[in-house]
Amino acid sequence: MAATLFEKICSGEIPADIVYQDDLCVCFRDISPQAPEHLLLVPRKPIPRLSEAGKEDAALLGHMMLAVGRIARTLHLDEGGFRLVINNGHDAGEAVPHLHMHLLAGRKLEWPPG
Ligand code: DGP
Repeated sequence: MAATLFEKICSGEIPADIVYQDDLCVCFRDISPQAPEHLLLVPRKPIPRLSEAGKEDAALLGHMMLAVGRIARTLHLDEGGFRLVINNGHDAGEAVPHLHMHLLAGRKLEWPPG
């Protein structure tokens, strides 16, 4: 299988503005920001989408949730508030088939989302 775009970012093959990384996940700025702060958090493991994660991924997903909370605190994004989004599948707008969490912050976010 060819490496996904986000695997190439994780490995450094494709450059990105990385704000955090560890042995399980990488967080970088979205190339097409939809808010003043728009980060993507991806697992190094190329799980295509959340609905394809398995029991074996439970610790990884928990690790990512804690990591994104820590990143938000470190960048003071928790002060105004932030939103996490996972687009799963075509109708949700998934464009890159490598699980990723969007963190949006820095403006008032509408609800419900479009
Ligand atoms: P989604 O639609 O949920 O699959 O989100 C994919 C996101 O990935 C989208 O917001 C734009 C972002 N993106 C696509 N290509 C690149 C890239 O090469 N670099 C970075 N930093 N972000 C990218």
